[in-house]
Amino acid sequence: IELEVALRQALGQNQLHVVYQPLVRLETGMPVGAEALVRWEHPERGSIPPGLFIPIAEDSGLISQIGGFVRAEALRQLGEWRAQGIVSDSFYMSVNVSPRQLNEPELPLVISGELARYNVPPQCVALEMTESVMVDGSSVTAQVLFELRQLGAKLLVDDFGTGFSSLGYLRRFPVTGVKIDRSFVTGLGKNEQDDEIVRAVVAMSHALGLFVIAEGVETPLQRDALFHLGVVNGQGWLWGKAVPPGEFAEHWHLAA
Ligand code: G
Ligand code: G
Ligand code: NA
Ligand code: MN
Repeated sequence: IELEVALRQALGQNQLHVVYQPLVRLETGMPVGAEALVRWEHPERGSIPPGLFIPIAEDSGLISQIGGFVRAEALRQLGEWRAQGIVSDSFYMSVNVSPRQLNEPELPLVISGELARYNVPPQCVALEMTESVMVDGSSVTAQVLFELRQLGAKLLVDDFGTGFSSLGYLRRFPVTGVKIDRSFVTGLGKNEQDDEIVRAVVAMSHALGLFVIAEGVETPLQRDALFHLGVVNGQGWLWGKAVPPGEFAEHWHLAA
């Protein structure tokens, strides 16, 4: 509860920041987009890891405001980069959305307002959600997902493969792609089972017309294994960790 109070203050006191991790084409290492990730810099305690405060934000309901802040800031930043010619026209911003946010009927309208304000086309925003959203989601959530898809936003399943074994949601919901969880990427090229799991995910995704991106790529061996398995896009420390916007623009300027 102490952290919850501090988190509430953090929002009003500009202690939350957004950092950006490149999403790249495996073949070239060139960015196709970025994932926006929140950071909390507390004036006394220093940096507090998201793994610690995101669950508290989820439980307390603060995640709506935090998630909203991150999304608005990331879309504003994308608009700026596009206007400055720092990124290509197809470069997309990937933002995490929590189950609670997807249960708010006004979300699609809020996002379409932000897209208009920052002059960002809908296909340049991707919303990352966990499998649980579609397994446990309410009818409001289903409606919100359909409206977001209708708007033209990408909808990605984050940490794909870690949640639930039921895959029926992939045809019931208007998902556009999956992010293969990093736990399946770790052993690629060394562990036969990981190769087979990724092979199956790719086959199924392509059969369903879904886009695939692999998370947590740390080594050239993993990258090459993914490439040979037919994965086109990746994210991970091999290319870069999440960095502040200035550093991102400097490093990836016109690289897209
Ligand atoms: O890379 P990182 O340490 O930032 O992320 C830790 C966890 O916090 C991940 O599960 C990530 O999805 C989550 N996370 C980071 N930023 C956000 C955000 O803006 N909203 C939500 N809901 N989760 C986030
Ligand atoms: O849950 P989500 O996929 O949104 O979380 C993103 C998390 O993954 C962040 O904590 C980010 O720092 C972390 N991450 C990004 N790239 C790598 C990587 O190459 N290796 C590992 N171990 N973690 C990564
Ligand atoms: Na994510
Ligand atoms: Mn993930």
